[in-house]
Amino acid sequence: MDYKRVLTIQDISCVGQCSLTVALPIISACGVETGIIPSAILSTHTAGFTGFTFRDLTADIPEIEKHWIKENIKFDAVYTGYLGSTEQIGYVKSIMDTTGKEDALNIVDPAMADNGKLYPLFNDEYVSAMKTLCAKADIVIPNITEACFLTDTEYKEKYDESYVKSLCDKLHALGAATVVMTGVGYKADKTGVVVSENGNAEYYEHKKISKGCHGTGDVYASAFCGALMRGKSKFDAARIAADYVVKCIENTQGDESHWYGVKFETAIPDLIDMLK
Ligand code: PXL
Repeated sequence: MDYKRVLTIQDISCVGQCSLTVALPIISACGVETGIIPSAILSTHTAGFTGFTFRDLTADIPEIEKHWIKENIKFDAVYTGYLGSTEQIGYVKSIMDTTGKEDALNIVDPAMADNGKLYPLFNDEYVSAMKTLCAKADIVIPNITEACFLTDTEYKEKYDESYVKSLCDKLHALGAATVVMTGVGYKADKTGVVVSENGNAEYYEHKKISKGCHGTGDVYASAFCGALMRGKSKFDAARIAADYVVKCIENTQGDESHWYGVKFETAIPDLIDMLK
């Protein structure tokens, strides 16, 4: 079996089922080796918990990079998520250059916003830096809100295909070769994902269960990376990741105490089946 090695850079939220605590198990479950760089350590994620701790690990990154260069450690893909600081984005761009194999894919989930708003710790400066990271990306995986911030477009709750096409076109103009846009829905009970590249866009529509479950963007991007590294096409990886997220939400629905994330672990056997 083809064996791939991915580097993922995102925070460790010690509790909350997001970022590295979902990326590592999901990509590993796909049969893909997963190296990590924690961008920051938080006691919980920032979406609903209050009083969380936050330790920025920006200063560690150039040291890790130096060591990996010495050891000639290389990856088939570098996949980034929630980052710890604006300054860190510069280091992440350097790591893509120094630790990616010659044909490595740079996959950027600009995890910074949802439902029309930036997450609590981010500002305009971070958005500007994230634009430069997306410019280096082979694949970007934004939701509609993130696409709006990255392209200085007004956020809309209701939109049509031409609005989504213009967001994709602007992201391509920024430098992103492929856009995988999540949470794109044109009907009340439906949502879906658009895969846009080389002047072509394909849409996979699926059922919408509930509005805005925490961490599903990270679950989605991780499953997408895992499936892509297992040799699936971008569209098939986008479809598999969407079906997996739907299953995760279904397995969580009805448990009011589980408001902070999805029970992604319970659907890992389904994800493995989808990869067969
Ligand atoms: O799921 C995205 C995410 C990742 N990491 C942290 C977050 C969030 C969303 O709010 O707060 C720390």
